[in-house]
Amino acid sequence: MIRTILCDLLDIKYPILQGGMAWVATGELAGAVSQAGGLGIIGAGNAPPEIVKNEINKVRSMTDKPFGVNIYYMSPHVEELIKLIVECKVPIVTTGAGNPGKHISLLKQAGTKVFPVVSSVALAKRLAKQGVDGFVAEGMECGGHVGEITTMALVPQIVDATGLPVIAAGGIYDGRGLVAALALGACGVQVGTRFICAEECQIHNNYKEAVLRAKDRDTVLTGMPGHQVRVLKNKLTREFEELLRDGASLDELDELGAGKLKLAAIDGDIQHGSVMAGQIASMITEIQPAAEIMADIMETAEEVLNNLGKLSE
Ligand code: TUI
Repeated sequence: MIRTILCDLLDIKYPILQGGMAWVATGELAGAVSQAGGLGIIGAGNAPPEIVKNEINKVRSMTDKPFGVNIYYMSPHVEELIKLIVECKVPIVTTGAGNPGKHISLLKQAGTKVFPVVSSVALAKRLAKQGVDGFVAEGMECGGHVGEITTMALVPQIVDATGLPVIAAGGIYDGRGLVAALALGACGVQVGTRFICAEECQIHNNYKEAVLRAKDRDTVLTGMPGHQVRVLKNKLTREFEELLRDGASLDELDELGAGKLKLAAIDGDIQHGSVMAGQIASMITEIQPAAEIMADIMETAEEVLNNLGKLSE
């Protein structure tokens, strides 16, 4: 059985975090992942604190195991969410799309472990000095808002630059990805896209089916320069490309992107909505319970490790 320092640090059985995906990672999914031995994470996205509080209560009604909340730093509710997390004593926080620096000491005082999601070395170095517990190093293979560096290149750079625990994210589907991440110096993985197709994930079925149908080249980077988002190609991405080619203003482009994740995730409009998914989408072939997904990752990882062991005399 593979155990890493992350298992002790977060008090979890498997070194697997479920990505805190906005609109996708609700309490039902996070609770199922945590109950099965990984770390479930609620994606707060742009939701107000009342909604997030409900999701926290849901997780706590399903399990007494640790879980996390992901704070999306472009949300208008960040300050209130930090208060909520402190009040509810949420064990772990991951942060994305911004710099959580000014909240670190408050969270740490409340006993919350802080794992910022980073896609560059510069931000990781700055945050390491401010006392974070570790990082989620997110490569550009991920779905959603991504940086410019691949997981393969980013993870060892964050490991070497900070010396803190690093969780690899981006392009991880099964045990091959987990073992590869460990080889790069990570102590665990964050899996997002595969958990979209978990039975417990409450997203619209059209979204899950779009992920199941996806082939290797079906994702594309779209969105504002400097704020690129990986999604499945559809009418929305083609319209966006046309606008960009025709020299549309930033306001027009912004307008096209607004509210589109909800349109796909909740309303099931996978042509006009933003179907965020990572590059491993094509490897997903079935809807499975979250527990089965984690068991598969762990079993295939053992096999890979075993086979790799035979390479050395
Ligand atoms: O946050 C993500 N991925 C996301 S958030 C999201 S919600 C959304 N909805 C509609 C349109 C766009 C997004 C979907 N996917 N990943 C974590 C992540 N954070 N990746 C990269 C970063 C990041 C970027 C810049 C973290 C910090 C940062 O710092 C800026 C600074 O202040 O230095």
